[in-house]
Amino acid sequence: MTSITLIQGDITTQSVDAIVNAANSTLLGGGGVDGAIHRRGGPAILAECRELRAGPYRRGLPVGAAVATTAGDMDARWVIHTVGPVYSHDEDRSDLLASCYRESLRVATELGATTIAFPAISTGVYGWPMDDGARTAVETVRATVPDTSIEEVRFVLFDQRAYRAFESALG
Ligand code: AR6
Repeated sequence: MTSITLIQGDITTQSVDAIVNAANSTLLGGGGVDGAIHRRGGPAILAECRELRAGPYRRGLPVGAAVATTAGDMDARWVIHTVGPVYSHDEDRSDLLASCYRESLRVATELGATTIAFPAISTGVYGWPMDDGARTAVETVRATVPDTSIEEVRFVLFDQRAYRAFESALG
């Protein structure tokens, strides 16, 4: 049985095999969680991201996809970069948000990771409503983990509002 745990805090200080980054398609950094991960992990992460851009991801990482790099100076072994959808009032993009969680777990399993930490993807700069983002995250992870190598999924929520939304989604 995989355990799903919640903590309020900073994802960059987690001791897990893989930390998931809510990145953008350029893979070259940004604000929010992405900025924090690159700051804390140091230049090795950006160097690998640049190689990915020069090679297999010349056109950028598609929304809903995931790819791994080193975690640089952080405790984790890998950072799994995924690109959440920008929230839209006109179009339901939930499948793309779910895909971020599914693909990250798939990449983690390929790496042989057993512990993984997720932020609340798309709920910051990308504007996804927190309660809905939390439900999609929890439902998708619950449905996907039985097919993975993962023993612990840790949602790391930055503030109390996010923590409560995930608590309620977990039921
Ligand atoms: N640890 C855990 N959660 C965090 C941290 C942290 N250190 N910092 C912020 N959060 P966001 P997005 C929470 O904006 O919405 C970037 O510029 C934050 O409170 O980081 O997917 C990228 O480069 C929020 O709940 O990601 C992209 O351009 C959640 O993490 C764009 O933002 C996600 O917020 C991606 O936007």
